[in-house]
Amino acid sequence: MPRLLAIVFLLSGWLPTLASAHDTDFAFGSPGRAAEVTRTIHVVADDTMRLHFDATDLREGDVVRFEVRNTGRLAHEFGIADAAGQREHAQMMRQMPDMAHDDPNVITLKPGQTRSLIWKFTHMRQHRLVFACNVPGHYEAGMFLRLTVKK
Ligand SMILES: [Cu+2]
Repeated sequence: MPRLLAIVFLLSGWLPTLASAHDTDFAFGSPGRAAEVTRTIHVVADDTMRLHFDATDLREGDVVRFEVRNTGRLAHEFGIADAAGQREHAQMMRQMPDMAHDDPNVITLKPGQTRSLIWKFTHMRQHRLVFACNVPGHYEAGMFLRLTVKK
């Protein structure tokens, strides 16, 4: 019983820490709300394993609605992170490929689906971003785009 209590104690202490680190502490901006959007960028994800952006001139201060359309027959992802964040997410996807993740910086798109992700490029500590699909094998096939946000 004491061991069980210790585990419960550990979990209750840990989970909020992990959750808050995930939700708010991004070096590359933060999730935004519809009312804050300053511009829209359209992205097409397809089975050629590319993310096609209709604009790539990001500036600090932009609040962007990324409207992402999956025109392929495979599921794809659209995630915003820095290089370290994408590596971390890729590793998680490999370990738990069927997990439905709800990270605020990643959306998953079924074939034919269009979804939006709003991101605030504010309070940035990291301006070098990587947009990527981390469905296993897709990043490796070139499904990413590196962009630097202008200060
Ligand atoms: Cu993909």
